[in-house]
Amino acid sequence: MALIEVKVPDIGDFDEVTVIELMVKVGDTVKAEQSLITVESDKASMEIPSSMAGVVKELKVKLGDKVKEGSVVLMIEAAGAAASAAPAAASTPAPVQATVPAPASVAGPSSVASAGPVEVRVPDIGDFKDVAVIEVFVKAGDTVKVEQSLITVESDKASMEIPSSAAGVIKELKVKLGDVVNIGDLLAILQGAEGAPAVAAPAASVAAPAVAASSAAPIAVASAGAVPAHNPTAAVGAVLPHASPSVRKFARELGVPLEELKGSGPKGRITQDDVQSFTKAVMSGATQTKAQAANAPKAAAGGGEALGLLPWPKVDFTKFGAVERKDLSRIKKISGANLHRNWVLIPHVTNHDDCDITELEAFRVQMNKENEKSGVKVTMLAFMIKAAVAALKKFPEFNSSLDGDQLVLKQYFHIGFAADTPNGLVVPVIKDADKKGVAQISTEMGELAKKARDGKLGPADMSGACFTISSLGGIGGRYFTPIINAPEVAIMGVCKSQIEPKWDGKAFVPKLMLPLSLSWDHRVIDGAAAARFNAYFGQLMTDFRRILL
Ligand code: CAO
Repeated sequence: MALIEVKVPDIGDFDEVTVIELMVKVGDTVKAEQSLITVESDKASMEIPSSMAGVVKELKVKLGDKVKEGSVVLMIEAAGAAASAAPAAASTPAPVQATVPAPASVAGPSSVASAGPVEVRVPDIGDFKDVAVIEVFVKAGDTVKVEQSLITVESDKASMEIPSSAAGVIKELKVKLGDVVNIGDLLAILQGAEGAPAVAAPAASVAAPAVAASSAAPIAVASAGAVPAHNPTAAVGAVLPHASPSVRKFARELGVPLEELKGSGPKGRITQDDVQSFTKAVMSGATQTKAQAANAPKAAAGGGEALGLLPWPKVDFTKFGAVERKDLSRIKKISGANLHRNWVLIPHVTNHDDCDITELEAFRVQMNKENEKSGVKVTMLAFMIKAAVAALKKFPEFNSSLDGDQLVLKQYFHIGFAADTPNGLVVPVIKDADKKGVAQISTEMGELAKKARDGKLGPADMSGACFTISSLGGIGGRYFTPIINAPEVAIMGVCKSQIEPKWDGKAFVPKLMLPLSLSWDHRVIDGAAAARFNAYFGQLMTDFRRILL
């Protein structure tokens, strides 16, 4: 069957535009009018549709290529069409996107200076009808230049910026985000700036006729070629998301805030893949939208609405007795929001175990006696940090973080430890614990714990942990279920060691048993691995010489 060329149709004033997206690949079956590529100028983007249905046999363009009217986009094998009929269609691509709108003031700014109000209207934007306002670059009170972009409108296939037909100060803005506009609609009323060129009549703003013949096809083209270069970000003071109309639509359908994404495409353009990865990251809990982050404290404070649950019960406690109200400390507010997020988003499982630390405790006590004069007190927690490093080395998935569909495996060993302070819980971090001895770790822990109690820990002291140990050993308890400190994937909880009778094969002997509670993220770790991790950790604590193996 003969192959047919699909070419870039008449795209009006577009001269050379860059291919920024390939929406099909060889082997794909496409329908007539299906978008094949997206092209972009500095002012607009548009999707180029196929002039016929068929199977893509060869792509003639690649990302970054410059194309213009007549450039061959791809070779297609027409679907079901008689081979003899097809070539004719090929050489004259369907004029599906032929209309080029006139930019607001293509007619050239009138040189008449006007101090009176000037109406700025939507110019002839070709086949665009009922297009949505998706960006508003200006606000009342702004001074705008001729040709400065005021808004962006978007159809399902293209987006374009609508420039001002006059210079002046915006007295009234007549559109807002989400409005639907058509040719001739009033956008703004300007007070003509002194000496600035202004266009007096609305008619002037639509003076330039559409250049190319419009087709019956519903897809329009933006005004790129005709609009002088202008930096829209200067008008709004913020970087606008850079994405094709179909990606914008896709993001809107998923509720993805494009302005929070980093584009991986050329010039930072946001691609469909970026939107998908962001969605996955949000769903997996690896990231949050700004709205979610703003809701987190509300949720932490019991706002069940944020999770689609019943609102938190509001009770007038004074009905039952005297009460006193106290503000939560800053640390409690922050840690509460974090703990809540981690508890809700991470599928936690906790394995409990015990290990025999009889000999290690005897050794520790002996060391501390010997070092009484030097003042360095070796703590059990410092031994646990060394054991954790060894276990992380043996089970690397415990030293990882989830990032969307990927696991980030760390090759460094920074261990956090929960510290109780009068203002709440904080987690200072011992950096590079693999390179430090037990005595040095004990000293650093002492310093960090003091800084924590004095409220002097800085962000650097509390960041970068791979794994956390939460020890309640000095206080009491048997077991508990520690909450994983995201984005870590596991946490070791430790309670108070106790002498217990253990059968040695001949008799019960007293052993000092340390209770361990390992919480782990079931998306990353399996129960068997967690049991092995605990067992290995316990073996090291029982016979610390194993750490040298
Ligand atoms: N079993 C029995 N006794 C233990 C023990 C254990 N597992 N761990 C420590 N101890 C004893 C020590 O021997 C020491 O006793 P002496 O004063 O008689 O020597 C005492 O408890 C204090 O221990 P330490 O000085 O070694 O301190 P530590 O390393 O246990 O703890 C720190 C330091 C900062 C972790 C601790 O002060 C702390 O804040 N713990 C609370 C952490 C927490 O709140 N976790 C819960 C998080 S989830 O909400």
